[in-house]
Amino acid sequence: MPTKQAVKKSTGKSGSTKKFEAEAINKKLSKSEKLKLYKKIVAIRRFEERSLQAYNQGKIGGFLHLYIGQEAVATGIVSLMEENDHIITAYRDHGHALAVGMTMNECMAELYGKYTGCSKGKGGSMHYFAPDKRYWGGHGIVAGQTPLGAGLAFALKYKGLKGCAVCFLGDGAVNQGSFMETLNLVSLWGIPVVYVIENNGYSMGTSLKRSSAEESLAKRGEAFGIEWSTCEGHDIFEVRSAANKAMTYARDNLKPYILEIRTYRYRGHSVADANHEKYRTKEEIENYKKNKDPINVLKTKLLADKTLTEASAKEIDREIKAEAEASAKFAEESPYPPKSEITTDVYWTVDNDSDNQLKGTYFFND
Ligand SMILES: Cc1ncc(C[n+]2csc(CCOP(=O)(O)OP(=O)(O)O)c2C)c(N)n1
Ligand SMILES: [Mg+2]
Repeated sequence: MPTKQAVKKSTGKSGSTKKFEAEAINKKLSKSEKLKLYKKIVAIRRFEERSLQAYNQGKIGGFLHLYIGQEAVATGIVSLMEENDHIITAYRDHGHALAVGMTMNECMAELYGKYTGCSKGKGGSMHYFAPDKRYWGGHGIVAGQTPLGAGLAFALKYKGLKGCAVCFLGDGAVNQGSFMETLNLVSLWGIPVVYVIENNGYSMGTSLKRSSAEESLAKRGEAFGIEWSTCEGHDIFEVRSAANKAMTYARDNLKPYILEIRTYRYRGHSVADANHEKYRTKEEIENYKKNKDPINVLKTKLLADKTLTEASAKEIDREIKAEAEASAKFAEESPYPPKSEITTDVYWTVDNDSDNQLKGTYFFND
């Protein structure tokens, strides 16, 4: 079982470059693969900046929880997914969606409530889904996705498929009873689920210090006999290195794992949280942006190893901004869902007769 030392061992220091690039899982990346990671991180940032603009123009209603600052976490982990792996997350879900390959068009249209959106305009920001990419949302109830993540992983074991489910949750979700109940079961039953705690230091306006008795959240796994580790989330190579160990462990041993990733969100809890400089200082935000910005950290490394040049980075940024702009136009010009959509796809499985219904095995193929 990991001890306090394990926290230190697995924790990378910011600026301690090279170390993570040298690990096999990162060293094997070709230049084009590294470029792909860079483009993905930039795409998440630019997509969200454009969505914020649309929100401020009154084009988007409801919630909008931005992932800006945390991009390296979803991008790094999704880049490690194998053919049977699944992911699921909470409401701060745009980064994960773009990382699995959902298009800006279907994501932006969903924010606009349009029929061309990934959930036909009926889900909005918190309910992005792409089952074909093994991405199971997008959930608004804090920690509600944690038993569902266990279910995804249970299905893998039940079907005899080698893989894992990665379930993302926030530092606030760790204190929900449903998460602790789930930890007990996944350990007891040997379920290959990896819980990735995206610890951005705040649950809405409440800092970690004010909400959690122990600073190490992953360490709680010890109470259930679950392996755990921690790492920093601004350097995609560090994320990939830590997540690769966690996911490999879950797949190989049919056991759960908890990985706590320390990260930061630049914006308020949601765009409605206009006072986010009341519960944290401007300096704290600026300090992270200056020293740990996930785009800058990766860009510096890719400039150094000549994967990027200043000119190519500029061109990538220009292209991606244009793609985000085009997605806003696409969303604007798309139709709203017809009224008949109100009652479709709501409880699809239970509304559609099947053999599985008779057998009481709704969610399993056979
Ligand atoms: C069960 C439940 N309680 C309260 C809320 C209101 N709520 C929405 S987000 C949130 C904070 C969660 O913070 P965290 O888990 O750290 O995720 P982050 O927003 O930082 O990504 C709360 C309390 C909710 N959605 N569900
Ligand atoms: Mg949080």
